[in-house]
Amino acid sequence: MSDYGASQITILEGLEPVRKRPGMYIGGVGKEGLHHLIWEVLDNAVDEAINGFASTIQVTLAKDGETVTVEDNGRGIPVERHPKDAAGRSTLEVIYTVLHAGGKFEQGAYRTAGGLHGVGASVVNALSSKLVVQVRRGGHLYEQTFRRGVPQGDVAVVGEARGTGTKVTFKPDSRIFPNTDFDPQLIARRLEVKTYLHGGLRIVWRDETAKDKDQRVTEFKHDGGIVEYLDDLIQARDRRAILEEPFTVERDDDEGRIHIALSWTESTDVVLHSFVNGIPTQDGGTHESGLRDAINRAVRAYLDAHDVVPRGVTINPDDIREGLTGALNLFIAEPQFQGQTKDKLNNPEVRAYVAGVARPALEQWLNAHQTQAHGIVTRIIQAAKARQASRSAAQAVRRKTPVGSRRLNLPGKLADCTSTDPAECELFLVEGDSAGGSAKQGRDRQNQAILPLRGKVLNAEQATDRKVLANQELSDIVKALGCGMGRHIDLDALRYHRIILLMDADSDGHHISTLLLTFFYRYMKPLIDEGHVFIAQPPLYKVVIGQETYWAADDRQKDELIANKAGRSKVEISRFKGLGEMNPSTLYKTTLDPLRRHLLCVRIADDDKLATETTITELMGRDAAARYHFVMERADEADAEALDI
Ligand code: 0R9
Repeated sequence: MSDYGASQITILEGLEPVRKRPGMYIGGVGKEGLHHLIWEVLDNAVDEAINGFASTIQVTLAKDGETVTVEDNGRGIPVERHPKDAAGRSTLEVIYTVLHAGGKFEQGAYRTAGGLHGVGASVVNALSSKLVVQVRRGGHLYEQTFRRGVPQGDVAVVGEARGTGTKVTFKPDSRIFPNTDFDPQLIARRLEVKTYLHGGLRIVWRDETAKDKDQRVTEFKHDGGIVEYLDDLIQARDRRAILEEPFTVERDDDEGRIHIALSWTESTDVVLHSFVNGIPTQDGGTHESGLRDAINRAVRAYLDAHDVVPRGVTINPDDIREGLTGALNLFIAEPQFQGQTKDKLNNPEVRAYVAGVARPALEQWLNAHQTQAHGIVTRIIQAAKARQASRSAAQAVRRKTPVGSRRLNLPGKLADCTSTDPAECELFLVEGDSAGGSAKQGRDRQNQAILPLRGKVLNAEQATDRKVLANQELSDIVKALGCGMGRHIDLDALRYHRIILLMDADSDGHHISTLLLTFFYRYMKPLIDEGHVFIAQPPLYKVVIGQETYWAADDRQKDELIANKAGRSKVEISRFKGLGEMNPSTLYKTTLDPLRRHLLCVRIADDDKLATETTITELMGRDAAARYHFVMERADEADAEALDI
């Protein structure tokens, strides 16, 4: 028997509950749940790697787009008879057919990459129409096949083998998942993040669905781990670090494993990417709070000890954090996540643990790196002075504005709504005066406000902060929203809980939407994070069939309407050239009316943080070569008919 000791495995129950309530095990049967299957198998392979037995993992998406293979070069799952199983099954079969059978459950010396504590193999098996495990061990190639979790025979030798390893191929069950197509980009991103979180791990990604042969195989390996992640994050945002080398600290003890990398940049935004057991914690949590405490206290201790703050300048925690960019990678035994999307860490003890690791290390590092510390101190004093100056300016403006008249500071061209309850108020940002006019007439005045955008919206990615503030259109938006921007943003003061971009469905409209989203992303990101930003979908076609009038958002809808409704009736189709052409009542009926309209909520997916940074920088940044590269790489993805040239 293997040194793992198959007797450690706890056998609890069969797989039926998983098929009955898949959501309980993988979060749902939508896109996230579907991809969860891969993350589970992948984590089992990563576990073998971080325990020092495997060096390479290969992940392949087959040409059909729904069959995935994960292979590692570890010891191979034990295929011998399971010592505690009365039925005499192999350890492999027990692992794949018994719920809650997993070595990691016992919390022994075995390290885990995350996921379902190693119970994932049986869950993936239960939810796959077919799953094949191949094991190379002791010179033999073993194989066992399952259908919907049921073994199709015992594990058997099917050939000879060199080396050792495990290979799992599975196809998700279409009776469970409404859509069984995997998203290659999402997989690639998750794989790359894994190689940052486990420095030295090599993952080979094969996407057999890629049209271009050259793009089928990608290799991910980041020996620098989280420190390299930090460098790439700073670069992806096109920022300049003020430190030559980032501050890093690493600890591995009974309480957990933690690795932190921090730097400060010349930019004013604070960016912290954190991960718990390999899972991105988009909404932060106790580990991030612990890190913030540590940074604040360590820097403050340094400032006090060296008496470097000029008289008249007071430093607050925001000044210390301005420009901070960091990555935090934590592994703990029993993470508890909270929040709607379960991406906030909630373990109270973790705050003190992280602070206890980070604070003394940062204080020591500052004292040992005087030049770097001087750079940070200068940066912090600069931030404090700028804050104090902007507060004096704001006070001067406020003195001119009568108390309680927040509406007086609103842009002149805003047609505001009458309600003062932000939760029910909507602000439509509308392209052009004529569409703005229709929207003003057609809207529900009670809770719908209209701000027409006339001039050019500035590309916030390429402009300095001062230029952004000076841009009439952007400054009007900020004034109308009432919640400030940048690090002074205060969502409690937000005047509308839905901010809706209403643009023509043509290339100009898309361009303005992109510019506005870039601005929100860079300067008012909490609006996106909290789900306040939406895109309206005005119709492109009016289709009159007999006596009835219908609206279609695109060609597909138009064709469907005609196919389903027309019969022998006469069909008249007109295409809107722009929103301005639509009369106010049509605009209300099709696009503004909450009961009939379709809004798209702008969201950044969990795994997309670094990718979103890169996309915005490449697409909107100053580097024309990067933009060209971005467009050319994705040229194939564009639907020729959707291009409006
Ligand atoms: C392709 C995905 N890889 C895996 O699922 C995978 C699981 C696994 C593993 C072991 C080695 N490689 C693996 N790959 C392993 C082997 C031994 C001890 N512990 C773990 C050994 O040879 O002694 N296993 C993970 C759980 C189990 N094996 C077990 F419970 F079946 F033992």
